[in-house]
Parts: sequence; structure tokens; C-alpha cells
Amino acid sequence: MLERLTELEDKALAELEQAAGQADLKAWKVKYLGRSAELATITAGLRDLSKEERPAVGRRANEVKNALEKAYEAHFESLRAETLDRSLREERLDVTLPGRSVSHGRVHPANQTLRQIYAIWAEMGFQIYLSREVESDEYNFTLLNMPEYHPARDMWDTFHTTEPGVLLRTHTSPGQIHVMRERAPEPIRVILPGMCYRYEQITARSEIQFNQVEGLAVGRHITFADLKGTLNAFARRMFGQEVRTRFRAAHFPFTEPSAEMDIECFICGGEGCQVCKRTGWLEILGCGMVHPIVLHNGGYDPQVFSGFAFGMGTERITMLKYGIEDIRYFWGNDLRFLEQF
Ligand code: FA5
Repeated sequence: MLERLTELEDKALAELEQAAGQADLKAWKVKYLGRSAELATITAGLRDLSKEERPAVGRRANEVKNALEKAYEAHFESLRAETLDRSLREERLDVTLPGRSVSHGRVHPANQTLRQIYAIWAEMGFQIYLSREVESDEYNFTLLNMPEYHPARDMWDTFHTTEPGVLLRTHTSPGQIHVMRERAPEPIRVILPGMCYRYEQITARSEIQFNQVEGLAVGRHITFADLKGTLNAFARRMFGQEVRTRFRAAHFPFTEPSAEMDIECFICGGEGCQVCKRTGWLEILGCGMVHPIVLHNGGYDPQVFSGFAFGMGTERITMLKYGIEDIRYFWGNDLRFLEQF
């Protein structure tokens, strides 16, 4: 029996030397140290041996078991170290290589201008009021003093929906009626920013969608002088303290009197250049005193209340600020353009 144990030990150790991977090692362990291994059978059969034989065989069986376990542990450890070593060698990372830079998104130039405009009007005490982009014919035209078949409706080429009387707003002015109906008879000082849509020929200066910022002030003693003073204060904050402005008579059905405001061309300083079409002036917005009919439609008594309103296009202002020649860049999603801001 003692000889058998020695043979078993030699055989097991020799086989262990051959184990080349974790799978071999596992199979070896089952074969020599598992519950049905020969060594386990010998240990279980100890009680059948004679009293004389039993202690020696028992001790030797224990020795063999310990030796095999120790050899197993050592082999397991060396295999693990070898695997680790190999993976370190083969999958080496060069941590000194330069990394790939993460590109950051940035605020769209139209939104940068919008945020600047919000900040200026906020400083002057104007709240932001968000109005809907899908509008009714009634709010976009009728309540703004342009009843059905009024020729002034042709000033705005309109996207109509398949739902009769429902359209995409052509300007932010319908928001005036919404805010007045919500606030009457309280005084109002708000700006109404947002996207507008026009069924127009796309050119370097005109898009079918663009942002406008509408402004509305309603109170008991508001005059055209307030309109001019407020818009001049805005222009100075937006374009610099030195900027000169002028007001030209214009026509909008929802304001009376109506005007357009120009700023002196800051590219040529008023001398006349390509950007200002040799006039020395750049148009930035339409404005006027809120028409009595519009005040009435908003729920204000025009005998008691007056107000001013204005509407500016933010892409056109951004184009002026940065010397951008074509409005189509704004929604073209060309990173070469966007990354410049
Ligand atoms: C209006 O839309 C009036 N609702 C403005 C207004 C409000 C007047 C309140 C009086 C009182 P107009 O159609 O001119 O007016 O447009 C105003 C601004 O929107 C223009 O000055 C321009 O900057 C911008 N805009 C108009 N059409 C386009 C377009 N197709 N693409 C880009 N910007 C445009």
C-alpha cells in the first residue's frame, strides 16, 4: 500500500508538470484530489486495514495529500503569474501617447444673440413670454387688424396646415394678443421670442424659418418718445454706446404710427459699403404704437391705455454683428461655420 501511494504521488506530480492551462489544472485536481480520486478511496479504506498497517498508511496518505495540494497551489500560482505576464506583455498600453481630444459643443450663434438680447431686455425690466408657434389665422392676422381678405396679409407669405384656419406663425406679433388677454388690465412689459415661418424664396437674406424677438409695453401714459428712448437704449447696449440710430416711417397694420429703426452701419461707419448697400444705415427692426383696434382686441380700453411694440429678426442682427454674408449658414449644420462661434 505504501508503495502504491508513492507511485501515485510520482505519477500525479509528473502529470501536474504537463498541465498547461487552467482547464488541465482543474481536470488534474478532480483526478487526484477529488472525492472519487484513488487517494480518497485509499483514505476511506483505512478502517479495513489491520491495526499494524493502519497508522503508517494513514500517515503516508496524509503526506501524499499534503504534497499534492502544495504542488497544485504552486502550479496554479505560477500559471496565474505567467498569464498575467503574457497579457501585460501583449496588451501593453503606451500611456505616454497623446490622447484624443474631446470636442465640446457650443451655443449656436443665433442662440448666443438671443441670450444677449434676453439679458439686455431683462436689465430694462422686460419679462420673457413664450407664445405658440402653431397659430390660428385669427391671432396671426384678424386680431392684429388684418381681417379676412385684407390686402396687408400678403406682406407675410404663410405656411397653412391641412386644418382650416391653423397656420405656422409668420411673426411673433400674435403673442401680443395672448399676453394682453392674459394680463389685462395690468400694465405689460414683455419680450416674446421665438421661431417664425414664411413660405418665401430662400435667399442669402431670407430663410423660411428664423427667430424674432417681439417686444410689447402697455400702460396708461406710454408715448412714441418712450418707444424711441427704449429702443435707443437697447441699440446702445447691443451695438455699443456710440451707435447712431434713425427711425423711418413705415406701415404695419397693427401699429399706428409705424416705423423701422436703422442703426448706423458699423462696418463702414456710415460712409457707405456693400453690407449697408451704400446707404450707411442697417435696418434692424419694425416698431410702432399699438393700434387702438389691437389694444381693444387684447382687452384694453384704447381711450385709457396706450402701448408700443417692436419686432426684430435675430439672425439678421447676428449677420450684422459677425459680418455673416449668407443666412443659409444658420440652419445648414456645417460644423466649419458653427465652430467659429
Ligand atoms: C414683422 O414681422 C412685424 N411683426 C414686426 C413688428 C412687430 C412691427 C411689432 C411693429 C410692431 P417684418 O416682416 O419686417 O415685420 O419682420 C421683422 C424682422 O424679421 C425683419 O426686420 C427681419 O429681421 C426678420 N425677417 C423677416 N423675414 C425674414 C426672413 N425670411 N428671414 C430672416 N429674417 C426675416
